[in-house]
Amino acid sequence: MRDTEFLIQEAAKLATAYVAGHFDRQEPVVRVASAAELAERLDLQPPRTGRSAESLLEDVRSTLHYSVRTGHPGFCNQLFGDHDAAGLLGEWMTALLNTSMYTFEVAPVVTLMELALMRHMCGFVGWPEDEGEGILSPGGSIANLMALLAARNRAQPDAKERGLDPGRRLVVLMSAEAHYSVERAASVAGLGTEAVRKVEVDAVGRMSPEALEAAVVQARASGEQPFFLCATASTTVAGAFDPLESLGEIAARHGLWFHVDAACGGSVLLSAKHRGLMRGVERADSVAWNPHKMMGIPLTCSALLVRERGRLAATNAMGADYLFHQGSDARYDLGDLTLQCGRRVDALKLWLSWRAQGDEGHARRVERLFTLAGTMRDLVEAREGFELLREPEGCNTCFHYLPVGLRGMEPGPARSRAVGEATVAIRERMRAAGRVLVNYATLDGVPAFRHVANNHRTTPEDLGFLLDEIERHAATLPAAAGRAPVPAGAARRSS
Ligand code: ABU
Repeated sequence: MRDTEFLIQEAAKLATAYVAGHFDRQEPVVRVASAAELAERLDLQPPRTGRSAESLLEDVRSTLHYSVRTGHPGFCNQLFGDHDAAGLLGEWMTALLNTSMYTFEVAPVVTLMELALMRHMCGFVGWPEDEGEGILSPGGSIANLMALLAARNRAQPDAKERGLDPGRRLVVLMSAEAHYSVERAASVAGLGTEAVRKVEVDAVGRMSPEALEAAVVQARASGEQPFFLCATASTTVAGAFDPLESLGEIAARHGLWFHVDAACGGSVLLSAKHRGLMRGVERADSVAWNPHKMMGIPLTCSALLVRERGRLAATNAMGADYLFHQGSDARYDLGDLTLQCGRRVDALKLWLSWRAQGDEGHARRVERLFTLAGTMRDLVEAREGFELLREPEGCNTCFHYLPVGLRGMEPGPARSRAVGEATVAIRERMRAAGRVLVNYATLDGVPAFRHVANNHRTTPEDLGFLLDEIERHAATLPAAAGRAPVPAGAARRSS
């Protein structure tokens, strides 16, 4: 007990100091070290003889020292980021509770919290009060998989017991820029990745309803059974929102399960100003929505919401009576609604954060991210040498930087190749310097910077600093890639 008390108190001091670093622009986002260097510097071997509490705290210090500071405004590498104090509290209390979310009897309070959250989120989707249920899952990929399994079992009602009907090939439709987890779900569900039809997108990255209609008709004509339409809101790289109203109408007309992968963008539903991006979402049969993205909840926190009550249990329940007993509160057991048996408590951190922020606070956070994304877009457009690649709809900004030596090149494959190589090289230099961490992704066949406005504490100065860093590192590229002048003040915050 003395060790527990000591560790909790010391951990609170360590955590307080660590979080303070998220607010300190002099603090690096990451102290980059290779795997070999880390293995050299850290004592990673589980020991034969146990270590003291002081030694454990040293281990924690070095873990924090070499880890990526995802709550820092310089971390714009992923769709998640930020720091939410109430969420952090919930995460700690989750470990303290050390329970599993399958039955009400071992997780009474947090089960009711999860139910309340799911109802609340279904309300934002816009389903009537007597429709909709949901379950927290370990990430958007699993939420998408669970949606696909529910849809598969609706399309082929014997599938749960007898497997897939070999005479009727099930077909999935998604956009060419949808998340890879949908293809993986098709593979896991026994459909095969070739069952997935990738529908073309427009200049912004939104699925084309006309191309979708054609793909459904063609699949039918080939004797296949299209059954699952996955719309994306918003796409992982470009941040585009598929036109849900039109896609939902097509899904209804063809009897498709309409799933909206809103892992990234679902939180726009909280904002009266931006929820129009998801107009038509109320037509969905299911929605994946990750509060660990725009809402800043600690990872992982991902909801799968399904319109038809009972569909999740019909898909997943196995009648395990050793665990699920009859009783007055058995109807609150959530374990039959999911693929998992043991399941983390992800509800408490979301619930506490929602208590702390309210709908309004979370809406303000979302709106702040949109404002930052708009600023980023404008900065990219205004600065010499930068090229905005897609008109952003959400919080992602995709762009190129052309080192001076490439600016005179005619558009074409050679220029694209050189710009793509420069993007990867500049980004790698920035990563090694550790002041900011921004990702790149292939867009229209060429690597491009993908900036994500994921932290509501980021300032326009932080965004300007990121662009300064790109220019500064571009200037260090070999002459063949073109040298850009080192801009004044670019050394600010550099190590
Ligand atoms: N759903 C995973 C998204 C990964 C990323 O941050 O790009």
